[in-house]
Amino acid sequence: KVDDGSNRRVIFRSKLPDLPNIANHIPLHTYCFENLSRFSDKPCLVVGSTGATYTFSQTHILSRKIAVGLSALGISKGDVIMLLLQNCAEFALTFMAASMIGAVTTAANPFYTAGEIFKQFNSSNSKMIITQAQYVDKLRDHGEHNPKMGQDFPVITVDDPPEKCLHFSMLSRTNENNIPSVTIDPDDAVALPFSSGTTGLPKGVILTHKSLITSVAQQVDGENPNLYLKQEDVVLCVLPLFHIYSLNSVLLCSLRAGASVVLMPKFEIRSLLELIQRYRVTVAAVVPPLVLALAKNPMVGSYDLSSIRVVLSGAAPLGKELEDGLRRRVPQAIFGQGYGMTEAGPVLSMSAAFAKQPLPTKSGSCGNVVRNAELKVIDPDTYSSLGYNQPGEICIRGPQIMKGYLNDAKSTAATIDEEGWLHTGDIGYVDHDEEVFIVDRVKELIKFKGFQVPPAELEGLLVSHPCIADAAVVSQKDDAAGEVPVAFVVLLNGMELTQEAVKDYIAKQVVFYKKLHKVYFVTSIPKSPSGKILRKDLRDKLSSI
Ligand code: 4UW
Repeated sequence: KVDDGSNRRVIFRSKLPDLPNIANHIPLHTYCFENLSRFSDKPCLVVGSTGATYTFSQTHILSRKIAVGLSALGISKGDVIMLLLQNCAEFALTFMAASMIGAVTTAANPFYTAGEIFKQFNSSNSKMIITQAQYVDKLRDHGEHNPKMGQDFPVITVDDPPEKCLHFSMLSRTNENNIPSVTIDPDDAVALPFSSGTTGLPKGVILTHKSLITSVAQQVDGENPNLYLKQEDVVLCVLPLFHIYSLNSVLLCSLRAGASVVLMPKFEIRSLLELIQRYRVTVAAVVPPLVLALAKNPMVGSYDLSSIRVVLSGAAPLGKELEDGLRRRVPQAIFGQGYGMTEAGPVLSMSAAFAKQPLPTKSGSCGNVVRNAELKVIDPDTYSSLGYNQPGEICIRGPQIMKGYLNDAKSTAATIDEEGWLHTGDIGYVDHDEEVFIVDRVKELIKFKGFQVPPAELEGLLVSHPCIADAAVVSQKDDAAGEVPVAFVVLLNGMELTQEAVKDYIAKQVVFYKKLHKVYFVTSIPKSPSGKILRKDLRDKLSSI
C-alpha cells in the first residue's frame, strides 16, 4: 500500500514552526504535572454540579494515592483497568493514577449495553471496572462465558457501592508515599480507546506515553502554541472523557497548561448554559450537535456567554450555516475546528486561529496540520500523493500516532503502511493557505452526533438473527445527528419479519446511537468479487428511494 516513489511527493506541514523538542521520553503523568509548581493552588478539576474543586496539587496527590490503591488491589504495570463513568473528577484522577503505575486505561461509554461493555472488557483483558452504582446491574449475570463480577474482577463505584462492589475511597485512602516505583518506557501503552478505524469491529487503539505527550505538546507547548491555553482559562468538559477528543484536548491539554476544567456529566442545554455563566467558561470544546444547540436554542439568549473566548468544534463535519449561527451567538469568541481520529493520537489538524499569534482562517476549514507532523493527500487508487486543492485520502505521520491495534497486526498493517503513514479513510484537501478541508469519508464508519457507529458490528448482530441471511448497514444523512445508520436486509427463504421487529432486535443489544433508523428488505446485498459490501452502491440506492 505504499507510494512506489515514482510520483512527486507532496508533504504538508504546519504553518507554525516545529517545536525544537518534545518531552516525549518521560511518562505522561510526569509531563502533564511538569509545570505544577507554577499553578499548584489554582483550581484544576471543578465538578460543575456540586462546585467541588480540586487544586492542581490536590489533583496530583490524589492521583498518587489512587495509584497506591490500584496497586494494593493487584493492578501492576501493563494491566488494563476499565472506566465506565460519566465525566467526573474520579475519571481524571484514576486515569492519571493508572499512568503512574504503568497501567493502561480503557474507557467505555457507561450507556453501553452489557454486551457492548463485555466485548471491550474481554478484548482489552481488563482487570477491574470503576463505575457508578446505576450501571452495576449491567455487569451482573450477563452470560456464562463472561467473567463474574466480584469473583473474577473487582467493581468499584464512585458513589454508594451496591452488593459485591467496593467504594472508591478504598483506592484513595492510602499513603501517597507508598507509590511503587516502576520503569515506564515511552512506547508503553497508557490509554486504550476503542475504535473501528477504517473497517470492521471496534479494536483497542494503543496510545502510548509518547503518542499522547506528543499530541498534547503539538497543541499547547512552545512559544506559539497552536491551541493557546492560559492559566486563567476555564475549559468546559461536557464532551465525554471516554472519547479521545475530550480526554486529550480538554483534560490532558488543560493539565499541562494549568487551565481549570469544569466537568459536566452529560449534555443538557440548561445546565450547560448555567455552568458557562457561573464559572465564566473561556474555552468550549464542542461537537456539531452542541453547536446546533448553542446556535438555535432560544434559551441561549437568557444567559451570559460573554466569558467565552474560544469555541473548538470537531469529531464530525460542521455546516457553514451552523458555524455562522454560532458566531452570531458568541460574537466575541474565536471559532475554529480541529480534525481528529482516535488512531491518529488523535489530533491531525487544528485551527491556527487559536494560536498565541493567530493566523487568518477560512470558514469550513479544519485548521492546519499540527506541528512536528507530516500530512499528505493520496489518490485512493494509485496511492500517489496529490498537491494543493486536490481531494484524496488524508494520511498522517509523526510520533503522535497509535502504536497499533491491540492483538490485531492485520488491521494495524492495513492502517499504518511500511513508511509509517496512517491512512485515515477521510477524503479531504489542503488549500494554498495550508488549511485542511474534509469533504467525504471512504471508510465504513458512521458518525451519529460524533459518536462512532461501526456498520460491521450491526451487520454481525443482524446476521445472528435466525431469519436473516445477509445484511449491510450504511449511513444516511440526517439534519440533527449528521448521519444515522440504516440497514439493508436479506431474509432467509420463506421467513417473514417486519421493519419494527428488526429495529427492536438491534435496539435491545446496542447503545442508543447505534439504533437502526430504517430497514429495507432486499433480495441481495451488492458485493465486489472479493466479497466486500459495495456500500457506495447502497448509499446511491438510498438517495433514490
Ligand atoms: N470534520 C469532519 C471534523 C472531524 C471529522 C473528526 O471518533 P474518532 O476516531 O475520533 C474523533 C476525534 C476528534 C477530535 C479529537 C481531538 C481534537 O482536538 C479534535 O478537535 C476538535 C477532534 O472524532 O472519529 C474519527 C473520524 O471522525 C471524523 C473523521 O471521519 C475522522 O476520521 N471527523 N473530526 N472536524 N469529520
